[in-house]
Amino acid sequence: MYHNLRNLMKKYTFELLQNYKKYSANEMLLQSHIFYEAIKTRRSVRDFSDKQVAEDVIINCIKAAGTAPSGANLQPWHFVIIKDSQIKKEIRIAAELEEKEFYNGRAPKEWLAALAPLGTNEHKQFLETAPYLIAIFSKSFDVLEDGSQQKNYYAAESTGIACGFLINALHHSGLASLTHTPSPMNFLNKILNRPNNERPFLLLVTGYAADGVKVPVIKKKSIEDITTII
Ligand code: IYR
Repeated sequence: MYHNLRNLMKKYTFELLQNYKKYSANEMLLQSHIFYEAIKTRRSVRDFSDKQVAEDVIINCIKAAGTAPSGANLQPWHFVIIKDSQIKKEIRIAAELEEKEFYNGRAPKEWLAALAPLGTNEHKQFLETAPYLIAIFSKSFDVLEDGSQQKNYYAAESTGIACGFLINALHHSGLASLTHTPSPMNFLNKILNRPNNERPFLLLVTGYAADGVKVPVIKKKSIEDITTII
């Protein structure tokens, strides 16, 4: 049964592609290099300053995330900006409860072994210190105004791409971030009062990195390791 019958009737008008920058070969090479140099300085941090950040910066970054491609342009995501300290505290308490179980028995041994070099644990001070938490939800279907359900396509992939845009935008703006995924994180629906067609996808912590913060000395895989050219 078609829930989205209305889409069968709809056809977009098409217009000429605008603002497409057609670089010369040299300029293209330079631009790709500049972008790589900029993005490779991004690091996840687990210690944030409580220094305030203008809300408009976060809004702009979410606007950037909202330009991401998505299956059939259905944009199956929702972003909740959390700045209220009481709600941040509630989230910390709920997340630490899950994390405690995770680190003390729920996680398979191999998983804990993979995490061991990072030295992470169930204590998540950053959930209260950072000026913003951004909870990203993914919607496998939308509920239309008439109450009918419209299926979304590639919801997880689309939301993941939008999160990539968001992390990139935050970094470009000079903000540090941490992709945090307490598991399970259904508590976010409850605390943030989100409907059940929205699945918590990621909890992004953002703000200034704490002064003197240390990050692990890690290596990214080489281009040869991650690429095949045929
Ligand atoms: N969610 C836990 C464990 C954790 C899992 C992965 I995969 C990481 O890259 C880091 C941590 C935590 O946040 O501590």
